[in-house]
Amino acid sequence: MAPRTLLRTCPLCEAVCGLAITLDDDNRVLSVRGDRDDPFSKGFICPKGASFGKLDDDPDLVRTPLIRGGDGFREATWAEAFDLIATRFAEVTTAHGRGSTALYLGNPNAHTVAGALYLPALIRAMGTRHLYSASTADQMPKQVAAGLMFGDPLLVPVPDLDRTDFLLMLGANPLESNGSLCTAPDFPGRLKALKARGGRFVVVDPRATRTAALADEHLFIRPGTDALLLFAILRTLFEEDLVIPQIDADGLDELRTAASQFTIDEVAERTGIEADKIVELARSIAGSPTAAVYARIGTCTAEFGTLTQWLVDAINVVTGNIDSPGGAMFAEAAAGGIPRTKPFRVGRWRSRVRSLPEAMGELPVATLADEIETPGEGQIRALITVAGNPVLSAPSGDRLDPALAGLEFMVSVDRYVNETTRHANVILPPPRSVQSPHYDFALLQFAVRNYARYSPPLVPLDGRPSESAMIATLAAAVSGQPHDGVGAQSPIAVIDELIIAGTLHKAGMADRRDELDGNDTIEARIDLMLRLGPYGEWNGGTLRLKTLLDQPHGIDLGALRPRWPEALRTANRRVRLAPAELLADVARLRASLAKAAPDLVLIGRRQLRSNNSWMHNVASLVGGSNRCTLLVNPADATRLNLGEQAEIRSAAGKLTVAIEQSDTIMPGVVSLPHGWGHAESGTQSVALAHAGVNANVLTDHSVVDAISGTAVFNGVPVTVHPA
Ligand SMILES: Nc1nc2c(c(=O)[nH]1)N[C@H]1C(S)=C(S)[C@@H](COP(=O)(O)OP(=O)(O)OC[C@H]3O[C@@H](n4cnc5c(=O)[nH]c(N)nc54)[C@H](O)[C@@H]3O)O[C@H]1N2
Ligand SMILES: Nc1nc2c(c(=O)[nH]1)N[C@H]1C(S)=C(S)[C@@H](COP(=O)(O)OP(=O)(O)OC[C@H]3O[C@@H](n4cnc5c(=O)[nH]c(N)nc54)[C@H](O)[C@@H]3O)O[C@H]1N2
Ligand code: SF4
Ligand SMILES: [Mo]
Repeated sequence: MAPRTLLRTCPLCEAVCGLAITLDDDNRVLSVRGDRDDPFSKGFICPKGASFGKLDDDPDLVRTPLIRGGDGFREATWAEAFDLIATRFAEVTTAHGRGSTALYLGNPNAHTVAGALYLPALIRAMGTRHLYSASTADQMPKQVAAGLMFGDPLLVPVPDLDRTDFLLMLGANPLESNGSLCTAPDFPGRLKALKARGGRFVVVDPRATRTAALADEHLFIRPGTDALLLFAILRTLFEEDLVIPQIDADGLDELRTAASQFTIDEVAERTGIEADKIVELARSIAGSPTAAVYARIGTCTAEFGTLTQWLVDAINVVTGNIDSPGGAMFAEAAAGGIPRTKPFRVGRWRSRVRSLPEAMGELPVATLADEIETPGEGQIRALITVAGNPVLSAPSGDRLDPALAGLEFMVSVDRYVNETTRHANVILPPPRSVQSPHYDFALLQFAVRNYARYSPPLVPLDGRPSESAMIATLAAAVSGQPHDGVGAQSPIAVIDELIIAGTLHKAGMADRRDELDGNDTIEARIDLMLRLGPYGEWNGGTLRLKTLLDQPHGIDLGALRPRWPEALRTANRRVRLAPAELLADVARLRASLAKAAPDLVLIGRRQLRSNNSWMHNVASLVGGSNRCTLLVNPADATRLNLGEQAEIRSAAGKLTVAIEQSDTIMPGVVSLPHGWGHAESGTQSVALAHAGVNANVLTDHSVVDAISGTAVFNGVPVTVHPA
């Protein structure tokens, strides 16, 4: 058989690029290029996508279940692994109740069918409030703000990149990250096109990033002060009568009153952005034919993260730039958008040790170590991690390391033995990506065009369970259900048939199960979701699984369309511009102005050839610009007498770091990337040779965004001394 080229969506970041993957007779990946016929990504590919084959072929990947014994791991069969999990979970829950078990879900779950379709079953099976994920180290402020303003935390608007005339971007660097909560393959190309058609874009960032270099204008901002800037913009909009007259929203007066507490001069002083500039930004947003404000991770994982995300969309709303072309809009995905029936609330329960708020059913990862360490009813004794590495990704991550070591039992579903999974009693490895089906249930909810693409598994499973089957079996094992059936009796088929029957029943189509296509029950579920979705054959449209199987490059479903008021989920279908939960935090922001600004603060950064903690084991992706260094402005380096190495300290910890001087970073700010600090007892040989340090030794679990409980990674006060 000659090499063959097959198509699949890239699962490595939020840009969902189409890949054309060439495989040899043994199903090894020979080469990867961008799929030129994908109507959304049009052949775009980045260095990570191009390294898809190297990641797939990494000799350090875990390929069979591992069980930890005396001095390391031994290979085990799947039956042995699941039996052990069932037995040990039964022991822990019998002795201490279900509330002593916990689940941590990492970032790659947003990129897998297994994460989207089977984690809900695992969460239910665990029956615990100890649910943690990377969301509270990431976008939770955005979801909470959207939930409170629009009634649904999934109604997160994206900038209409391809049509906007003016884009204000805060705390995002899509030229390295390829975009986040804004699914836009070839984000760089879309920004260039914006400029080419006469539009403008302005970047607000404490670092002159590659994105800032492409922008028409870059404004340095002191970390953690974005909410102040946005309030000053709002104040200007109100004072200069730039707010549109007709707004279908409640709370305009309360919003005006809140903004009036922040004077432009005070804000200029604290943010470092001149008063004239602030006024000009407000006028540009209001005066452009269309405009969109977009803010991402640098403004989410910050002390006032949720306030900031609120104000971003408040500006979009009051200037008439929401839910309309060229403004901030809402995608309408072909599958996976389940409209809420109950209005959104935050803080429905609180964490045991620190009384931090629940958000979207989750507790803040910033308190995971507390909940493991602190004795009493509800103390975590058994933990499952799926696709996560909290030792490197959670604040005060170094505290989690000994905490995980002290658990009674731990299971990790992961590709590698790493800083987190080395503590597991059982590691369950997912199959290769080319063996998994792919559909972007989550990311297409945040796309800048409506689009759908399904990729079936390219290569058969060769005896390993799919990641979906693995999670379904895990759900059965931890809840004392049979976990070893085959065919229609297997846990995954049982879950799928239940969900299919329930969904059909609700739709009044109980007798139509036989009409669903699909090689297995996973595909049948996807077919059902597509058929009942907004473009679906059973909902007045034409879309079904077969449509996507026939068009493996994906299909374009058009530019974003206005969706209000139908899509709004507030009780009265109007926007809430000033939810009480958000107004309640304004006093804390106000009070921050009275405190002295720290002399030096730490922020993070992302690197193009990396992905959080897990792509440092491919030689072509590490080294060069992808190194773990502390960026320091030369003026600070001189002032602080810094040489090649320095000691950096925060309230949480200290590290010795390599210094890289650069005038791209604002004076008074230093930047360290996260995801480094690879540990000896992991098995990633290449990553170990480029170990770096764990930035989350410095970030402080005790400081969180008050409303959402999200970790604070940006604006951490630090001191730096010569080492
Ligand atoms: N200081 C600081 N800390 C941060 C951030 C920051 O900016 N600064 N960013 C935060 C953000 S935005 C995020 S999203 C989190 C990420 O936090 P985590 O999700 O906890 O960390 P990752 O490094 O993404 O770990 C992903 C894990 O999934 C495994 N994996 C990869 N592919 C698969 C798969 O297909 N299936 C399974 N089962 N496992 C897989 C990898 O081996 C790795 O162990 O980190 C956060 N931490
Ligand atoms: N290559 C690569 N791509 C990735 C990832 C990766 O690790 N590597 N991670 C993926 C993940 S999980 C996510 S969530 C996305 C994130 O995607 P982005 O949000 O684009 O993340 P970053 O590239 O970290 O950009 C954040 C920017 O915020 C700036 N910043 C820091 N503090 C502040 C502040 O207080 N105010 C303002 N205005 N700016 C601030 C930083 O200098 C930085 O330039 O990227 C995803 N894509
Ligand atoms: S930009 Fe993201 S989705 Fe596209 S090839 Fe790179 S890693 Fe894959
Ligand atoms: Mo993230």
